[in-house]
Amino acid sequence: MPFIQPPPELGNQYTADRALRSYLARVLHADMLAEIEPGLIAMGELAGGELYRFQLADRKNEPVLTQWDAWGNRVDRVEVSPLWREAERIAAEQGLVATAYERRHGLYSRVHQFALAYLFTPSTDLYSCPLAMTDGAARALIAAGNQALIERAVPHLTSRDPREFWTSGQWMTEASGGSDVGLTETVARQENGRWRLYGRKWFTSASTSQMALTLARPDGNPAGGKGLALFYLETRDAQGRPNHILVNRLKDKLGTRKVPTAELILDGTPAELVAGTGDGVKNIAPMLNVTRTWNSVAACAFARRGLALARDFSGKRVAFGAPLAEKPLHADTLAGLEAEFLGGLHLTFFVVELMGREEAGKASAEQKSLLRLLTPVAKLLTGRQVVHILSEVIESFGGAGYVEDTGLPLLLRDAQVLPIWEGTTNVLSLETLRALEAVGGLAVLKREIGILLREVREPDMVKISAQVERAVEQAEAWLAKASGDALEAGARRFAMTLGRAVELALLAQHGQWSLEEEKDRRALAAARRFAAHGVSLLAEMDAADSRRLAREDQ
Ligand code: MFK
Repeated sequence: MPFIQPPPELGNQYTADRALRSYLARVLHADMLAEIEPGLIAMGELAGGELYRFQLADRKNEPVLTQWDAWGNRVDRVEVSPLWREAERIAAEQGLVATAYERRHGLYSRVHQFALAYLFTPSTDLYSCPLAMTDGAARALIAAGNQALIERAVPHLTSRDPREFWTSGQWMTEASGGSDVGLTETVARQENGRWRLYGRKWFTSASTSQMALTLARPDGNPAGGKGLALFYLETRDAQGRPNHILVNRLKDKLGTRKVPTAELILDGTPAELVAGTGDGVKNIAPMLNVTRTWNSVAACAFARRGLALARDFSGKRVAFGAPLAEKPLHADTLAGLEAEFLGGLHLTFFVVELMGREEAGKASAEQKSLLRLLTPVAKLLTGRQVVHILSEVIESFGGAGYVEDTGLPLLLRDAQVLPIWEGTTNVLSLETLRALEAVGGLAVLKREIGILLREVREPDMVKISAQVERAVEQAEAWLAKASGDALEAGARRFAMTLGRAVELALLAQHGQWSLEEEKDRRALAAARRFAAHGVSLLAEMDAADSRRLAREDQ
């Protein structure tokens, strides 16, 4: 018999996730945790068992666009893969969106919802994308206070009944501007007393949604973001026909191939204003903040999935006389990745806590400022961390990681979208600078870091606290000095330094708690390893050197 390598396996993805369980034990009251835990265990079982097997079997299925029926009618129907159909049912029934709006657990409802989403996400091939937009649409409609649209759409968006449940699109991107949304070319005209939209949306994820929020420029409005308005539209008319929307084609993408991302023509699509005839970017911002947080959660979830598989494999794969797990260099590599993942997990769920607090009306002004500042920071940092982690995870399997039917390459391809959609790393770095201006500088962050580190007593953690504080001081000094092009050029290093500082402060705080309450030293180990990777990425870079290196003609 030739040698056959046992493949990596997953168990219950909740019970096996000691980091998530330890985090939840710290932030939730014991009775609340006891109440929600059966649901988390059930989701963990599904994610590591039935859904994971379904996902592997569904690997080659992709959405299919049918533009015409047999008799020449334009139908533009998109059929999604079997896994996606099942994911939609589970998502509705398990309240992946509803949990946040039912608010059974007050300010902790977001923690509950995103713990479910974190377990569900890596086994459902980015079905979290329509869920994120659905959640974001509900939030944006509520924030806008448009009662008629709230009554029409929110009950569907937050339903637990799969027959009633709607998903929403977030149609922003146009060929002229994916990041620079102010360049949007879609126009809105009033015809016989109702708004109709004309234009081409270039990258519309989840084209199967029942509704969408989108931006268009009402006739006569000025150029730029302020001249755009936020519109609500339904994708099908009362007879189920496309509502003056043509699907040109589905995108041929590097990853997220289960997501039916389409190019659409809006050809007189009836639409309703959500909140006045201008300030579209500002009015869609509540949606962006929700979808960016889903993005951070997805980044952590993908990283965790890769590491769970790599760890299991490292116990089974024998090379040079021992399982990989016993090889010092392999163990060292996995440990470094785990520490980075844990930093991302704690930062992300810290943002989730703040979001839940704000929605429950329990956030102080400082907490609202922190939420505004850390939402882009968490998104941009976890987006980069997950790609790094999964690239290493793939490599940790050797050649097997490079072979499609192991299901492993998919992880890296899908994760590569996370630093891109919802704002690239650079766009969000600049957004961090604007957010910082909006919240009056770094004072609020410095105070919060002080609070996080207040209880830290372990000698190693005290040293780590000093490292965190030093990095934030360096960031503050850099910010005070930088201006113009230098400020813009350094924005990514600055934003990542802030993010890494908060990640390490949270790791130290959790490590201290876990040592005292759980008698567990593993969270401390994560803080130490993360600290060894370094916090500050700030550096003086020569602008002329950047030009020489980035351009051929300099
Ligand atoms: C698994 C997870 C899945 C996630 C779902 C994926 C679905 C994929 C769908 C998409 O990818 S849709 C496309 C996503 N596109 C983006 O995220 C756009 C990225 N570009 C930016 O974010 C730009 O920075 C931006 C479009 C916002 C720049 O436009 P502007 O017109 O220059 O905006 P500006 O001047 O920064 O902000 C306008 C107003 O909005 C300001 O308020 P004021 O008018 O009162 O000054 C801002 O303060 C406010 N604002 C902007 N961003 C905000 C915000 N307010 C709160 N939170 C924010 N994030």
